[in-house]
Amino acid sequence: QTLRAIYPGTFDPLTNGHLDLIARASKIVDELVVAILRNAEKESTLFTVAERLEMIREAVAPFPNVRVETFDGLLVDFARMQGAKAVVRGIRAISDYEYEFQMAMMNRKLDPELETLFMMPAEKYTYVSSRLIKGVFMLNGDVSSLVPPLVFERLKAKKPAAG
Ligand code: COD
Repeated sequence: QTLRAIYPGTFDPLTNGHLDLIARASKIVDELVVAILRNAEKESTLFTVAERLEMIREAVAPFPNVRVETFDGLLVDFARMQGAKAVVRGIRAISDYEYEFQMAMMNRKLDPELETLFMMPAEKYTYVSSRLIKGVFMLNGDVSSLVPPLVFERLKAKKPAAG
């Protein structure tokens, strides 16, 4: 039986932490579906859904069992539609735990059959978040080693011209 899992998120933008998790998860599941939330609960995103879809598709091209989709509505409904038995989420630090725990329990309430699997990234990415990447980059900090090269190029294109 095929084990298909969903890795859902906002991915605004995809970081090396996300990619590290995708690489790890793709080794244990048969098929991994990276799912970008379309109606972002997070107010406004820097990248459009189309831009994120394109960037992530390019970044996961080396992984033959990973595909990228977008979704709307409840994650449990999308997972059921995809025939996925599990959701993969990343835990970086204790601070991630409360939010992730609540989401996992709510998703279990909504669909008792769907399991949430937690994975930890490489230590060097434990402090990396999309929010910090955007903040530091916009203030001219060097984030080139924390995001895939293609994301770094897209970030540069987003920056308002100086002066
Ligand atoms: N290392 C490892 N993991 C990381 C790193 C890193 N450096 N950075 C982020 N992660 C993990 C996050 O912990 C998360 O697990 C995942 O990667 C994605 O991160 P984000 O920030 O892009 O994703 P979120 O938290 O914005 O995603 C939220 C969802 C889209 C999953 C959620 O809002 C959702 O399911 N919405 C649909 C509506 C729904 O079903 N609601 C009820 C949920 S209970």
